[in-house]
Parts: sequence; structure tokens; C-alpha cells
Amino acid sequence: MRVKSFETLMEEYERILARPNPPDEHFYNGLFTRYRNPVLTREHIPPFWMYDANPAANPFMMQRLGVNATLNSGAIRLGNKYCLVVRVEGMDRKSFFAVAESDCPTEGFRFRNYPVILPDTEKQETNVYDMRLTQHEDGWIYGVFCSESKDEQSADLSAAVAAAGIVRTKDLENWERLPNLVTLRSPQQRNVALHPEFVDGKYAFYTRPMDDFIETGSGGGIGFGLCDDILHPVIGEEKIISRRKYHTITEAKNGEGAVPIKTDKGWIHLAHGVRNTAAGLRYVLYAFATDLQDPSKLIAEPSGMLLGPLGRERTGDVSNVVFTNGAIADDDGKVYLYYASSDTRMHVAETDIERLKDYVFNTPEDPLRSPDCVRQRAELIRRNLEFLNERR
Ligand code: BGC
Ligand code: BMA
Repeated sequence: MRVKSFETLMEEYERILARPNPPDEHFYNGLFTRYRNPVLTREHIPPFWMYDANPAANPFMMQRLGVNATLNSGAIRLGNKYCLVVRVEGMDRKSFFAVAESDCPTEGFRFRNYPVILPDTEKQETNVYDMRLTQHEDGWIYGVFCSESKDEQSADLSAAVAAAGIVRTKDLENWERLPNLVTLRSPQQRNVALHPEFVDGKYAFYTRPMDDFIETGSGGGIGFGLCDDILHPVIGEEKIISRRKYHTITEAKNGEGAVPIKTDKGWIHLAHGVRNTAAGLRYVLYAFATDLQDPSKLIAEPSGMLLGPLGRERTGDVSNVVFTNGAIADDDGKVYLYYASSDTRMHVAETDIERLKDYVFNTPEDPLRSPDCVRQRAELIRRNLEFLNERR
């Protein structure tokens, strides 16, 4: 077996980073553009994160600390840079955060030299993942993520406790860690995101109450709760704003994805919905809107999924999954939705505010029963045939 030089590995890595990412011309739905390549894969990890570059210490030029996957990124624009705070998963299954940035929203993402070094203040914490980034009106950028610990009360080796960890920064370089969020009514939390504005003068969180680590159980869906003091974050009441429903894409679970996007018609939320299948949990993305004045009030609930795994996206470490925890609404009205496929790599879908509003407010609701769904479709067909006949 040939031994590659470290220089060769660096050249191969630079070629991956320089690879152009044209739109995928085969895909059309009127709402978003898909791109041909992922924006980040484990091949985007700098070789100096994985290899010992010194041939004297590494005669076979072997990976010493490999990386398995790059997934589930938070996203934010900082100056002229599109920044992703990526969940990077090592060969040891532990994930950590790392900032990758580019001048272009759809290609050219490069990791900063070091991953994020989070202050190690929660001694029981084993794993961290899925950070949502919020540019808050208080001036800080907050990162809310899942902080996972072993459940010491249980004899089951895989029993765990999920909580929402909170950090804040101004530059994605220096991070201050705040105490984990306490939700008085829910023993576990995952998929928590901070709303960008104060609501009634308080910090507002999207939550996802659940009974145990995997099952949401009686947790009814995506919740909303207020907290007085971000330095001692405690939430009492959690109001359910996007409900899980029987025989829909959210039957098993759902969770806030990206931080909601403000439009003149309401807050647009990009979330994930999960249903169970014989092949395991199937994760897709969906959207809904809430009221501008009261972001806990649902005002539009388009039917079904906005984006599901397609083609190569279907396969990976956890197959049949797409997941988002970050989007960037740009100054020119464009929206970049960053999503991971199958817990393995990151992609981008591009749309804009006008299209998102049209989708959220003009897609009919799910009538929840096949007979009503077919009636809904027959009505569309009838109107179309009439319209097309008149034009003839
Ligand atoms: C994994 C997550 C997963 C969660 C629930 C965690 O241990 O790291 O990716 O979402 O379990 O299955
Ligand atoms: C979880 C999420 C993600 C992951 C998904 C699918 O519940 O929090 O980390 O992408 O499951 O494995």
C-alpha cells in the first residue's frame, strides 16, 4: 500500500474545497433550488485535524484521530461571511462544534484552524450536538444545543438525559457558557432554539418537551416558553405551538429547526417531523408560521413535508433522515436552508422570502384523512382542467 505524503493530502483537501457546486438542474418544485454537491462532508476536514503530519512520528501517514461525519449545523451571517457551526463527529462517536465559513452561501466552506472549545462547565456532560444560532436583539449571538449525559439512575447502558446547553459569543471564537436551561414541566429537552426578539420583555425559547430520551411520549410537539433571566434560565409553562398529529409527518416527534425567519406576514419556522417505520425513524422538514406580535400563535400550517431526503441523501449513518438547525435569511431576500442528510453530510437549499411566504400561506392544510385529501386534489384538478379548457 502506497504511503501518501501529507502534502498530497493537503492538495486533495484543497481540491475538494475548490470544487464548484452548481444547482441541480434535475430538481424542480418552484420553491427551492437543490445543489449538486453537499456543502460540507468529512472530506472538508483539514488533514491536520486527523493526521500527524510528521513522517517520523507517522511513517504510514495514518489517520490518528479520524472524523466520521459533518452534520446538523447552526447557520448565521457574520459580516460578509456565511458561517456554519457544524456538528463534527469523530470516529469515537463524540461530537463537537466547529465553525466553517465561506464568502459564498453555497460552496467554498472552510473550517477555521481549531474546533470550538466550549467551556467545560457541565461535568456530567458526555456529548454535545445540534447548535441553533440566534442573533438576539440584546446584541449577543446565542448558541443553544443538546447537552447529553448518561442517565445514572438507570441500569440500561444507553439510557441518557438530554438538556439544552446555552453559550453566547460575538465572534464565534470566544464563547461564554451559561447554565443549562431548566424546564420545570419537562424532564428532558432537545431541539431548543432561542427566539431572536424579546417577547413581553423576556427571552423566548422554542422547546420540545419529552418524557424520556427518545420518546416524546405525552410531549405534544414544539413548545414555547418565556424566561426572565438568561443567566439563570428557567422556563415554567411550555405552550405547544406546533402539534404532533396522528398519521402525519410529525406523528412520532417534531422539533424547531432553524431560528424562525421574520417576514411582514409572520414568523416562518423551519422544523423537522418524524414518523416511525419498519426501517426506523424517518425525518423530514416542514414549515409553519406564527403571529408577528405573538410568536406562540400558529397562523399557517401547510400540509406535509417541505423537504425530504432524495437520491444519495437517503443513505448514510442514520439513513432516511434530513435535519435542519440553521438557515440564513440574507439582505437581498434570499434564504439559504442548511440541512444534513442521513446524519452524514451538509447540504444547502436556496429559496427566498417571497417563495417561502407563498408556500407557507398558500399551501392547503393537511385534511388528515385520505378521502378529504383526494377531494382536495380532485378540486385542484377540476379547477386546472376548467382553466386550461377556457384558455383553449
Ligand atoms: C445522538 C443524536 C440523536 C439522539 C436521539 C443521540 O445520542 O447523538 O444524533 O438525535 O441520540 O436518537
Ligand atoms: C435526533 C436529532 C439529530 C439527528 C436525528 C436523526 O433526534 O437531534 O441529532 O439528526 O435524531 O438521527
